[in-house]
Amino acid sequence: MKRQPETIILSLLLMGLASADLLQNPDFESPPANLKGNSTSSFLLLSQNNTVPGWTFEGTVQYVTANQNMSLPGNGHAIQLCQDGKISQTFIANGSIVDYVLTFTIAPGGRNCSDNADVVISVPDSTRVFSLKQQYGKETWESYGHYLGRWGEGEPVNLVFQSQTAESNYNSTCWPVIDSLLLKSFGTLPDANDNLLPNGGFEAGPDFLSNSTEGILLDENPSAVQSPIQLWSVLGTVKYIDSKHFFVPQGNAAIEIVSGVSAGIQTAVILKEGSKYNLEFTLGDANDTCVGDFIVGAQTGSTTQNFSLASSGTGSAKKLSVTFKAKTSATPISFLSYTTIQTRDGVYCGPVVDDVVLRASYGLKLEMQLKVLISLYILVAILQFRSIGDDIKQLFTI
Ligand SMILES: [Ca+2]
Repeated sequence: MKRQPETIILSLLLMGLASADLLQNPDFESPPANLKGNSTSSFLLLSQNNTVPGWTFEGTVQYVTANQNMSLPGNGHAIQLCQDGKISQTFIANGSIVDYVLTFTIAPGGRNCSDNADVVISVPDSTRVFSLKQQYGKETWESYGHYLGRWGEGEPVNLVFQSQTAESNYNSTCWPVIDSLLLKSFGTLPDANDNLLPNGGFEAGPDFLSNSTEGILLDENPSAVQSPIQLWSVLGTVKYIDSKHFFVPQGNAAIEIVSGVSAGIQTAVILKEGSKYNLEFTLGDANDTCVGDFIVGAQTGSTTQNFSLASSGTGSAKKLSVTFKAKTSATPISFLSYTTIQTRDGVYCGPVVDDVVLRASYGLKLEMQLKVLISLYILVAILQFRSIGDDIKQLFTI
């Protein structure tokens, strides 16, 4: 279907809009009616007469108030999904067809658990399970980015969170706490000047929590199209980092590859077979005390070239580039880490990749310019030949 100009303009306007107002009570700060201001208990069991505004629930669900035993990223209120616990809310998609990406936070619902139950997030046509990893940050809670789906104007989307555990002994299970939901919608990505890679600076991704120093974890995601980081697939686990709390080489966001060997990001572009291209990118460290020798493989098609950076963990960056010839038209471009590193605090960390720019190489530009010059020369020669021909004709006519 051909897009109307106004649709394109609208899409561009919609690109990366925060859609916080689509969800009611997304941070659970509006409490149930029966919450007493001076309540000493940090857990309040929800009932049919005592629900959280904006949300419906099933099973055992508790309203949580943060205290010294329960740390949360927001203003201190959240929801715990206990046995068979489920909460849901239907939002209405607004605007032309747009992609929706969710940021959310999971916290362990207790201490000394033999098992942290998982969180299952469902929307129409998609379900995904999230587990606490507890190795990629200093806090006990973790924020995640998740691609929800693509819906058109007026479509109702039922967003469901529920707990899940394989454990049969519920006494040793810690039920997950969820908090700080942010919904972001994306329209069409604008063309990035002469960069052949859209979103090469990773600016189009999940929304950041303004008060979180932890970044956002992105789990393995084989699809580049249905991805929280637009047009990049994720291998292993990476951390989406913001310039407010980390060192980011360009713009507001970058990718830190945190889960070690073979983790990274990948995209694919259609290139001219046999032509030369230049891939530029920035390799750095996030200023998160990640000390070590980073090795990153930059894959262009079937070729991989390794690059290294000695990181002192204080925020450094260097621009690198690789020139390659496209052997096939569909060309994968990826950045994979070859090292597994932890900070002194035991937090897994790694290299930062940002500002990826792919251009036709100078050689190709020169080749194209040369072709244009040759064509012009031939044209001039033809014109001159015709002109001589005319002169000869005129000579014989006389
Ligand atoms: Ca960036």
